[in-house]
Amino acid sequence: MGNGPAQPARLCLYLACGPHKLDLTRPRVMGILNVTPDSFSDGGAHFDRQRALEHARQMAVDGAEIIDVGGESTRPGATPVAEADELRRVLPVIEALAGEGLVVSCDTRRPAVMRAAIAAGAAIINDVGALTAVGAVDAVRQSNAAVCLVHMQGEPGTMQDAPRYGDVVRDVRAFLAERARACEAAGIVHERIVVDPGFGFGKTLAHNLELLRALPEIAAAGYPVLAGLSRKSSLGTITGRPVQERMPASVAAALAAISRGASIVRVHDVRETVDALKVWLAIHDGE
Ligand code: 7PJ
Repeated sequence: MGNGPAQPARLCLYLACGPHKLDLTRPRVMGILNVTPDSFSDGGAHFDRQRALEHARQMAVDGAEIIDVGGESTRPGATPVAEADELRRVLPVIEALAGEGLVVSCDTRRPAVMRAAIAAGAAIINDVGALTAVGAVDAVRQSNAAVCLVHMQGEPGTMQDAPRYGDVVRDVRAFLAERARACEAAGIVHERIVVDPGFGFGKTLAHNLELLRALPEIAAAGYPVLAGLSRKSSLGTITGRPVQERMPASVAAALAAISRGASIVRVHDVRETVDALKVWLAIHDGE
């Protein structure tokens, strides 16, 4: 990243996240756990929570190394939720799963939620705002949690209206480099930082494809790369499939991201993705 003389990038072979050291010499799968009311049936808060926990445990059994708990939908066009509601949704789930020894990340843009999530046991803060909110860097710095810095153009409500870039790869790389530098300057060490080009966050299909092709350049900066393409609308555009029929497309996209240097893929379909990665690894290891 950056345009200066090439410094050999220091590659991290593990991610320091809370009490855990996540080995990144192998690709890892992050399972998505949405605890928004629309993501599970409307059977009441307790029912939703039990279902969420069971789903998370199944994803762990299926091979997810990280469970990403989110209480605010950042999908294009989603309406924001109140902070109190976000906290009420995610904290009990984070506490329960972290208490079972799982590596839990919290998908949030709010510093207050970050602090509470870390106190409840979250080992990773996954922020589509890349810690740009006032107080967000501090919230992470004062802990030993890792952070995933995601690139987003605009705001979830309107980001897909007319995304535009001069050079999407250059812009995303520069942004991630700047945010990683800001984190390191604040005392969040390299080993605690993951970067993510933010597929679908203010990007057209063409932008997403360009970024996916350029993933090796993004990874060359030396921070582990996380890629989230699971069930996203670009895959719907390519295949013509509705969201509930995008599993095969998502598995293909996850494999493509891993082949281009991503260390972690964020997915809904853990079991299928893990199987695909096993095949990819068996081939790769023999080379
Ligand atoms: C991403 C995310 C992503 C990271 C969402 C969705 C939208 N976090 N949270 N990367 N996407 N790090 O899953 O469709 O791509 S929410």
